[in-house]
Amino acid sequence: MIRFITRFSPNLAHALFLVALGTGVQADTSRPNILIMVADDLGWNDVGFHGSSIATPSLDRLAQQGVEMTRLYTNPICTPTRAALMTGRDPVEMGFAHSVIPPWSNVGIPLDEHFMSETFRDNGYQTGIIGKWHLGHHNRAQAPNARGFDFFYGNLTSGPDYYSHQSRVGGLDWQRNGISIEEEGYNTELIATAAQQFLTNRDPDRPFLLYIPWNAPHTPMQAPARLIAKYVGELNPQRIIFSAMTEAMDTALGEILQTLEAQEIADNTIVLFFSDNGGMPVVGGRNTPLRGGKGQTFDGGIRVPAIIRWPAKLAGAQQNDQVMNVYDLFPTLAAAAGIAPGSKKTLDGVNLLPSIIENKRVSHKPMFFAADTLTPEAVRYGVIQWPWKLVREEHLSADAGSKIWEFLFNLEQDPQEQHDLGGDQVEILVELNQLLADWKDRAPQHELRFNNFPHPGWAPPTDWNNALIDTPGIDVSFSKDKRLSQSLKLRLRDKLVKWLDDSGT
Ligand SMILES: [Ca+2]
Repeated sequence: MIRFITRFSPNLAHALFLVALGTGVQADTSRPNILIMVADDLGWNDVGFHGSSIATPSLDRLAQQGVEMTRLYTNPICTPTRAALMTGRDPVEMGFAHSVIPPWSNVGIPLDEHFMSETFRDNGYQTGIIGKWHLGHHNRAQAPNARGFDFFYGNLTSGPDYYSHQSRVGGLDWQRNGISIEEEGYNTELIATAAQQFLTNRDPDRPFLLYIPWNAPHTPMQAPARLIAKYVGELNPQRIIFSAMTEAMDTALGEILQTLEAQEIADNTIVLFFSDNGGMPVVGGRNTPLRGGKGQTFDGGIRVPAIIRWPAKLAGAQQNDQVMNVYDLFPTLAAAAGIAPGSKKTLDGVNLLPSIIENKRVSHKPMFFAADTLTPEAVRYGVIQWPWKLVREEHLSADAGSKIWEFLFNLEQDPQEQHDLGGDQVEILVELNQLLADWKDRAPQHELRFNNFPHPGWAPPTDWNNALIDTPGIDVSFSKDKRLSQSLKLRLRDKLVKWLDDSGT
């Protein structure tokens, strides 16, 4: 305990001590530790166990030792996936179904949502997040230390520079527990070092929940030179750096798993790995043979590499084709730990642990997907009511008016989404469209839609951590978010395409 608390500020250490006293927590090593690692924009074909050209020996070994979950669905972009993971709920009712939180937005996940970190902390777990947050960077009440994480090391916004730790629009975005830090090093390697320290310095008498949302292999495209040199034979220059970034993440991940071994806790630690959305081909990601990628609702954007390993309870070298959503993970992990989610709101997710352990499929409620980030000319929707899938794209054109594209696929028979059955299965098409309409109605009036550019006069802070405002008790989820009009969106489209080409998002 002493080694553990010396890494916190006195206030946090005191708070932790009070929590321990208040809950009467006794030494408890029977409950599983939980280690969640989430890659950022890693595609289906970017892992060795899917035949990738990228070397990912640590992930391949993890897949061999664990269960590959072949039908885990996420959202097509960062923020909605992370919101669903943390809360066990579809992000639509929070107002976060369509968009990531751009740097110039001051919204965050509403304060009346309950996070998995709070449930685990309240049940005696040590909780830590090491890496990218992307669930609110304006209000301190929406930052990790206020949302159930005892320990936070990393960045609040998305896609910071891997070496300078500046956000992609400028301003330092690197901190430890609310204290800004300037340090040298490559983002992915710093995350691994911090995770190893968390594991070795933890209180061995209590279980832990450690959440590691890697920034890799998200833009900006930066990797150590020695790794870039390994992939120079790739024809696609973007793929060279993307591969090096992914291998760096795999190496770092392997080091963390080694630490579990060294600490002799691997057997009763649940390791969960997946990507937050599909790969982005324009920066080197690959989703083949799946169709589409990040920002789209074809499976390449939402069906991701995923592994769960738990040697104490799960036989290795298995594949599990249970249809599941990222929002199922919170109740599933809570069940594995023998605790109940502390959420007051109804979860969308369900406990799928029996299906994983027994490798037996159960039916899944309809799942919904949306994104307007990356594609201002179109809003993209998806509905899966297994085995049927609706892909609906609402395209906006200043010249030709709006167009709606619809596709209906049978995923069981056509996982690559090549055969549109909408013309033959009209009743199913109508049914899934009705489900989608009902789902859209669950969104709040002022839900977040993507703003491609900041409003005039906006500038990034010089330090994102120090710019957090303290408004305890006040939910600023949507109070000041400014939207661009649709006509302005269209006029800015060409500029956006160029910006995406230059930097990605
Ligand atoms: Ca992402």
